[in-house]
Amino acid sequence: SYSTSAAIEEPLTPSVKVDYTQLLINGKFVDSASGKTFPTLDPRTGNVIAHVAEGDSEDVDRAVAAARKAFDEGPWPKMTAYVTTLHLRLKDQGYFCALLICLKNIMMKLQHLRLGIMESHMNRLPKLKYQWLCVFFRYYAGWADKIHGLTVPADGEHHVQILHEPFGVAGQIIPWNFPLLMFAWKVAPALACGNTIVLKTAEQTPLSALYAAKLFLEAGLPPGVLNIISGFGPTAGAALSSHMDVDKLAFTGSTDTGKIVLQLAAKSNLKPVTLELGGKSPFIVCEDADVEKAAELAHFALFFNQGQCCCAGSRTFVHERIYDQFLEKAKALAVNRVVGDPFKAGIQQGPQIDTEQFEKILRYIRVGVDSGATLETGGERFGSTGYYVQPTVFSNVQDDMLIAKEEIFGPVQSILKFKDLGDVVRRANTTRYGLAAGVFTQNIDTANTLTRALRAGTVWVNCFDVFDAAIPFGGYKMSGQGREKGIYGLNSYLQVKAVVTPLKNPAW
Ligand code: TXE
Repeated sequence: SYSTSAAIEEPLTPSVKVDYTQLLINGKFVDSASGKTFPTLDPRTGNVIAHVAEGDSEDVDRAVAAARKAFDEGPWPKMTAYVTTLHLRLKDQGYFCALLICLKNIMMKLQHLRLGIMESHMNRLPKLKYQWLCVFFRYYAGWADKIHGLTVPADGEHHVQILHEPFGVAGQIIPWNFPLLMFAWKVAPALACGNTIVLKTAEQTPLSALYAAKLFLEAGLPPGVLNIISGFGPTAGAALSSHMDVDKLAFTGSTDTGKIVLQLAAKSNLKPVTLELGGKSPFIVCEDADVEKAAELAHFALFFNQGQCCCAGSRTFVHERIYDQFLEKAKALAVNRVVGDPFKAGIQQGPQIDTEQFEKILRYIRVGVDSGATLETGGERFGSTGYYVQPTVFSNVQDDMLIAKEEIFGPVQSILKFKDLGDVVRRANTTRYGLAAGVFTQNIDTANTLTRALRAGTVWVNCFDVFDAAIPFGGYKMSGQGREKGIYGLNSYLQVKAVVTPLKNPAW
């Protein structure tokens, strides 16, 4: 039976005032050109939190024009990144300092940013999320005055400089699973390099980016540098992806939509695109593992954020010798997971984001049962209100079952048995995805063998979901293109220009 200690029938409604629901274009909150709005819903109940301006191509045009002007005419990319004192006004200091000031303001104000918690319905870790956001801006603010080019000793009597310059207008499209974090991952490196931005939020979670962007304006970010469009993918998202005046595109979302976005970019102006897409990450528990700890980590790797993580450890491979013992622990952890209103203390799992995701997960659970996997626990809706799903564990999962191949994006753990390392490497890599992998072992040789053999952008050994602003993140195969975070994330927002000058004046 499930712990129902935290009733979900009467959600705690924190005193949230929704301040900003319009589009942010050229430093001002404005209605959409069509005047249309769409509702944003509370996933605990399905009730409307607010009606938000619905941006479409005309609004994207306006936002891109503002970003273009802010880039071409300045002041943003023309500001120096060098800063002598934090007490000067922004216009004297450049974007390095702007980011620092923003960071300070965000730190102060985010304590009151309840919207972030509400949208992310993230339950017991809201404070951590704020820190993640701040850490990103601090990290990239630190880079802003350290971006510089090279000189190259080329053949001949020439002085060759390689300049690193901002791209121009960056279009950014983010998903709903970590609204504020995705905002930070996209906005911080783009601004630090001197780009201007048009960011489209996910239709499920439009509010927190508007609030955070307002803090940037208060901190002195010039108008037009950061524009926020709320709206839907096939309209506003497609308009941004295919815009002729957007110089670079960054997208996080599903692999299917990533393909569409890449095509739109190619068919319009061939803007370079970075993609951070879906995954089906293996979590490998080796023969020598401490079973209790391995089960706890595997549980966290899958159930964190209601399973709504692109890098979720959604294929738990367990060595046959410890399989039964592991299964018992994994099942107990799921049974005891506390589900309920994320605003209440002690809750470990909140609702899924919306009715589509909720139904998709329940559909996959039915498919799992029909295909012959053993449903150990869960499998149903939790409660009768909102989008809650019982923590679910399948054992006896086979590689060719849909639940082992496709991204469920929910609290559904699939446990598979393996015999030896060769077997598990081959099976772990037999996927179109390659975002992340987890390895649990006490044997250094096993760890080394697996980390080299696994085809994934991140391999966590005896840990999982360890994120740091300095650690690059991105996918092999159909999990994406390019990297975010760290210096790799910075590079994707920089153009490279070679400047060649004769050492002596040529004889004209
Ligand atoms: O994703 P979409 P959805 C996976 C996860 C989930 C599935 C579907 O498996 O169940 O995707 O979720 C915008 N042109 N991930 O439908 O469609 C959209 O408005 C331009 C993994 O939410 O990819 C939103 O802002 N943009 C993922 C963003 O794309 C378009 C996180 C993501 O939506 C568009 C989220 C279009 N034609 C879901 N269509 C991860 N990698 O973490 C949609 N969008």
